Amino acid sequence: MKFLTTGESHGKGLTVVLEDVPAGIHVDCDFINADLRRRQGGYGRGRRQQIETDQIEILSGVRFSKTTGAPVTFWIENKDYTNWQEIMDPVAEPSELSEKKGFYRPRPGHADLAGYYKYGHDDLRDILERSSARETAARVAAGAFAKLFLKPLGVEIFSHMLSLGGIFVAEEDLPEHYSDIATRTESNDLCCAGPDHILEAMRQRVDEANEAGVTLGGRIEVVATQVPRGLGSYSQWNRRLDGQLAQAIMSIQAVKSVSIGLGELGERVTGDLFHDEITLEKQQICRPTNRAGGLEGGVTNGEPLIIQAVMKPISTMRTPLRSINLRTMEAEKAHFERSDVTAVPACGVICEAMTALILAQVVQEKYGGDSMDEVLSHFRASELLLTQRLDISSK
Ligand code: EPS
Repeated sequence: MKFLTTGESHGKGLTVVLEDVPAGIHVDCDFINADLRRRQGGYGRGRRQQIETDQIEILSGVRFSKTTGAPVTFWIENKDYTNWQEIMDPVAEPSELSEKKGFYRPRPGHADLAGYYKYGHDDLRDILERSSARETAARVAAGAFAKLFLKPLGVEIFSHMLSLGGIFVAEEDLPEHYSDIATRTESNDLCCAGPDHILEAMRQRVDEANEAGVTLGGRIEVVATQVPRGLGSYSQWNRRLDGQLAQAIMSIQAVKSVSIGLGELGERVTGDLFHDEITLEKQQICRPTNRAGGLEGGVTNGEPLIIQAVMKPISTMRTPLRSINLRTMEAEKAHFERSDVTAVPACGVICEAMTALILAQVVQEKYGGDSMDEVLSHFRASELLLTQRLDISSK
């Protein structure tokens, strides 16, 4: 399952085209739209989200709620386009207003200056429009679709926020079971499973940052459970699933670091505290810990996948940093239009989407299948084979 997104932040809308899609996936639009709604939420979001009500319209590849095997296209309208029509018109001549809305003072940390070096646009709006995180709405639609593909195999994916603006959730403050973390996360506007006093401190931090005209970053964790064993491969560098996940998640706007399992802790602890022993319990292979985060040698080992990502503070700030006006080459403050104080809670939903899309790809690579029935029967046959191979009575 491959996908491409198109669209600009203030253009008519976004599309996502998915190809290599098996026939027979049940397309639940409410499920996809619920993920789009989750992405729009979170304490610290800006005014843009009050304008948009992201929803998919299916343009191709689906009939009577089932995929046909043809490429699938979703359309998400940008409601804000009505306010930007003259500025973003694909064919009209530039107008006084579009000139006025042009900008020339690159924001440090945004794609503006690097994009200018690359494409040579005079008006940096041509860079902003596509590099904007608005594009992640299309990714979330694609990712929710990938979740629907993975669901019949038992795979579930959720995320939660671990830190925001330097306020951290302690590991011992998290509920013990994943299901409780997921439930608690759904119950608040920070997508965080931490205790109430931490959530309150985070909201206060957002309010202070808003007051000061600055932005906040943070850390999120994605968990995928019931992931089949043996996805990915160590046999070639680009088939390692940890590398594929890292690339996919690092490609999310403003994500600056990705780790798997204990990840960065590897520089501090000894091997005996970093790896997971292999034991036998009730004649079944067991891993008493999951420090590896479900991946060994770039291949899934049947434990939950655990990925963390750090999102930097958003680079568009009401209190801007120093910059240069590229028209006059004079020192000026960077451009500011409108911004979120933070989008870390939303980033979790986007990380889930990218995880689902990569998992869908490796599931297809392992099991093949042109229809959902074929995918599932190959999956079950593979699981059965593994169970037989591990059966103690056959040794
Ligand atoms: C973004 C700037 C803001 C964000 C946007 C990403 O948009 P606007 O300039 O319209 O206020 O809200 O994110 C979204 C629109 C979204 O849906 O996530 C940027 O420049 O990256």
